[in-house]
Amino acid sequence: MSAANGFSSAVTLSASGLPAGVRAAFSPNPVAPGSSATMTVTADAAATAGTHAVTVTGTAGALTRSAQAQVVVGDAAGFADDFEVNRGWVVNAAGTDTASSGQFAVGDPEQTTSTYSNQVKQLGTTTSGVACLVTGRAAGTAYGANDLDGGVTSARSPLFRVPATASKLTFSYSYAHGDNATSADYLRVKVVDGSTATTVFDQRGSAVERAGQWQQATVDLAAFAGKDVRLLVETADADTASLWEAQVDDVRVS
Ligand SMILES: [Ca+2]
Ligand SMILES: [Ca+2]
Repeated sequence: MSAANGFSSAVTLSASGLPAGVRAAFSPNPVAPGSSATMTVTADAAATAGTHAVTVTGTAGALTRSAQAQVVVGDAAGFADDFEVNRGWVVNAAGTDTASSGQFAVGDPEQTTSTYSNQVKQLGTTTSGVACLVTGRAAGTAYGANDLDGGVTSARSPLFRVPATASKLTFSYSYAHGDNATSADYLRVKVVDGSTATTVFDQRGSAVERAGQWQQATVDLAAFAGKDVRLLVETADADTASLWEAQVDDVRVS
């Protein structure tokens, strides 16, 4: 009589710790001692995303052996971020940002209102939850106290794979400025593929009072199909100093 892991008779396999909407099947089951079996994991669309610790147990009579495994539930390609927590965005990843204050941060934006134009500049609202990417989260002591100053601030997303077919980037954005702004001021989004950064969204300032307002952007990502890329969000108070605020929420690539 042979023995594998102490088993000498057919072993019945089972998995525990699977999240809701995920099933595991073993083939063959039971499996002969010393033979291999394949575990196939199937997830519903509603399965809970994330990394789950799963215990695989083999039982034969009174003998039980267990092993740990990880099951990762998530899109094989695509990206979605509501900015309710920082999911890996890095501010000033290249180390070349020039902003002296009002750098990008992920957090709950506090509303600012211009006492000059009576316009809301930094929106206290978001398009999901309570947080977004924002230049200088806190309102500060005056509406111009915590806006972007001195140059460029940037935030770089985690690496993700663009789906192979029909992919689009969507996101919510707001930018606001004073009538001291110029076309040197901007809010941009770039797709970074290796060492190549391609600007796919570009909004410029002008010499008028502009209020903050959530708007929706849609960008075709067909040129990046199947590639592993990052997004780089850049905004600048360039040239002469001006009042400038920018916010981004609900970034999705699908
Ligand atoms: Ca949000
Ligand atoms: Ca601000």
